[in-house]
Amino acid sequence: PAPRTVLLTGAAGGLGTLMRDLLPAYGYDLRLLDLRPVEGEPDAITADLADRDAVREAVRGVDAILHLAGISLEAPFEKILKANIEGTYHLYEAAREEGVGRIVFASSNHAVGYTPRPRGDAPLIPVDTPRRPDTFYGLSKCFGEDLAQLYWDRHGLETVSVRIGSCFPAPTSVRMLSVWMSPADGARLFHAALTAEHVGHTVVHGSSANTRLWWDLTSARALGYEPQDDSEPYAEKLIAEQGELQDGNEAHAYLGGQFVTDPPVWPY
Ligand code: NAI
Ligand code: 15L
Repeated sequence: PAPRTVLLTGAAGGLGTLMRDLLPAYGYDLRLLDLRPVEGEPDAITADLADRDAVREAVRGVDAILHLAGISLEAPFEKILKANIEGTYHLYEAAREEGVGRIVFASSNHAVGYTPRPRGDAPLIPVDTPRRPDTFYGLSKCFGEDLAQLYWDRHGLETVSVRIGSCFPAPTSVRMLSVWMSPADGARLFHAALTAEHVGHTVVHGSSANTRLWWDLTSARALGYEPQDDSEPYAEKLIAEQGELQDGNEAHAYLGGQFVTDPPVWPY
C-alpha cells in the first residue's frame, strides 16, 4: 500500500518548508521534525537527530520517512560527523527498530561534485558515476548513500537516495540552469520515490527536465517521475547578468560549482 503517514525531517528548512506546502496535495499526512521550531506548526517535534530516544519515538508508526534534516552546506568535520553521519545513522537504526519500510534520503550533487560538467556534446553524467565528493558535506552524503545500501542489503529497509541539484523557487545562477529542480518537480520526485514499488536502494538525480541538463534522469523516470519544468525561461536574464560559464574558471568546471573552490559555510 502507498505510504500515508510520512515523517518529514528538516521540516523548518528551505526544502522542508516547500514540501510542507506541496506534499499534502498528494494525500500525505506529514509528521514534522526539526532541531528548530517549525513556524506555525505547534505539533512539530523539536528534536536533534543526536537524541536517539526522540528519533525513535518520532519514527514510531509512520509508513515512510523523507529525510531532509542535517547540515546542508560545508562545515568543520566534527559538526558534519554529528549531524549528518551520526544523525542519519540514528534515523536508520530507529527506522529498522520500528519497522519503517522506506526512507527517501536527500543526498546531493556534492556527493559527486568533482565530476567535470559535460561540455559540448559529451554524454550526460550517469547515476553510477564514481563518487567524487567536493566537501566534508558531500562526503557525508556518500556515507548516507552507503548506509542506505547496507540497510537494504542487510535489513530490507528500502531507500531512494535523491542527489538533489538545486531546489529553490527559482534558479539564481547560470550553473543552476543545469541542475535546478523546481519545487513542484521536487514534490513529484519525492512522491514517486515514496510510492514506486521495489526500489531496494535506488540512486536518482534530482532535477527538472532542464534544457541545459548535465545529468541523466533515467533512474528517476523509472520510478514514475515525470518532470514538468525547465529552467530555460530564466536563462536569458541570468546569462545577461552573470555571463556564460567560463572554460578557465574552476568554479565553472565541475558539477559541484562553487563548492569546489569556495564552499558556502553552515552558519551555526
Ligand atoms: P536547510 O539547511 O534549509 O534545512 C535543513 C534543516 O535541518 C534545518 O531546518 C535544520 O534546523 C535541520 N537540522 C540540522 N541539523 C539537525 C539535527 N541535528 N537534527 C534535526 N534537525 C536538524 O537545507 P535545505 O536546503 O532545506 O535542504 C534539505 C536537505 O536537502 C538537506 O539534507 C540538504 O543537504 C539536502 N539538499 C538540498 C538541496 C537544495 O537545493 N535545497 C540540494 C542538495 C541537497
Ligand atoms: C546543496 O547540497 C545545498 O544543500 C544547497 O543549499 C545548494 O547549495 C545546492 O546543493 C547546490 O548545489 O546548488
